[in-house]
Amino acid sequence: ALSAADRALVRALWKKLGSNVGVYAAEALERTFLAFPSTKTYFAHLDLSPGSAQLKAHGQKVADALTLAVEQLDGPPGALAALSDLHAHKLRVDPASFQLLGHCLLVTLARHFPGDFSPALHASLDKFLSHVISALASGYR
Ligand code: ZNH
Repeated sequence: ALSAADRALVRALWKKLGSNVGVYAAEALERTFLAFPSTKTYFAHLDLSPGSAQLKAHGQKVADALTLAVEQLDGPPGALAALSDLHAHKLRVDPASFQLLGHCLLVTLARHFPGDFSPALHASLDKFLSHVISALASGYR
C-alpha cells in the first residue's frame, strides 16, 4: 500500500505534470506499442502512427483515469472498478499488458523529469502504478 509519503510524492509529481499528463501518456503508449508490438492488436481500429490524433486522444483518456486515481488515493478503493470491468469483459485485454504500459509510463516520466527521479519517487511511483494495475485487474476475477 502507499504510505502518506508515497502519496505526497506522487501528488507532487502529478502537480508538476499539470495539463501534460495526456502528452506523457500518449508517449508511453507509443513506447508500449514499439517495445511490445502484440499490445497493438487491441487497437487495430485506431491510427497508431506517432503523434496521430487518435493516439493523443487515447492518451488523454488514459491520463484522465490516472489523474482520477491520484485524486482518489485517500478515498475508498473502487475508482477504477468500471474501467476494470470494461477491460475485462468488453475489451478483453490481457491483464499482463497493464504491466507493460505501466513500465513504459515510468520510463517516459523518468526521461522527462530526470532531476525528480530520486530513488524515493521512483519507488513511490512504482507503488502507485502497481496500485492502478491491480485495480484494473480486479474485475478479471
Ligand atoms: Zn485501456 C480504453 C484506461 C491499459 C486497451 N483505457 C481505455 C479508456 C480508458 C483506459 C480511460 C477509455 C474508456 C472509455 O472510453 O470509456 N487503459 C487505461 C489505463 C490503463 C490502460 C489507466 C493502464 C494504466 N488499455 C490498457 C492496455 C491496453 C488497453 C495495456 C492494451 C494493450 N483501453 C484499451 C482499448 C481501449 C481502451 C483497446 C478502447 C480504445 C478505443 O477507443 O476503442
